[in-house]
Amino acid sequence: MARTFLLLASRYYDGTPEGVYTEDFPVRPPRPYNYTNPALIAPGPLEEVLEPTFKATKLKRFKYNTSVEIIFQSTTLLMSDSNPMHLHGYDVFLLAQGLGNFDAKRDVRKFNYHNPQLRSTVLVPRGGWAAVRFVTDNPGMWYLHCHFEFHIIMGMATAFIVEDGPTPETSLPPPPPEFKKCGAS
Ligand SMILES: [Cu+2]
Repeated sequence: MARTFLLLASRYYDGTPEGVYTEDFPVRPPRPYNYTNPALIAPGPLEEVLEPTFKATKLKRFKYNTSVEIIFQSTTLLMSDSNPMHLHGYDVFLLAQGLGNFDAKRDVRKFNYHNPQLRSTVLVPRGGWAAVRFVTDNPGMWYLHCHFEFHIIMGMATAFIVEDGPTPETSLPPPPPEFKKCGAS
């Protein structure tokens, strides 16, 4: 994510996202590949094809009270580390973690629906995946990011927009009058 979070929140509240962010964060990887291929660890032709990317600030919008499932998939590109992923505004249920590529047919059976841990931060294992769920019952704009600062700079971050619910209690109050505006002194 190329923009600062304050700028995003400010533009969201003002309803002027144009030129700052879009809401088309993909729901599936736009370029599927064998994410945990050991051959990607070393620089080489295979890795060179996948490494180039582009700068964008793509967010994801949800209606209030939506059940959301996220599969965090690690990659061996750039000799990836384990990634502690953290979503502001929510705790998430950790349904399962595993090594290799997530395979829905095989791995959904491992999901713990009985007594999953409620977590603030989820460690996505190096070369593996983690599956989480949460319900969008807290309206606003919420930062989703890796907790390694350098990874945020690399782009391992986005934000979720959660729309207001049907009542004042489930709606976001307007920003306070002293709320700093980007560009204002
Ligand atoms: Cu990370």
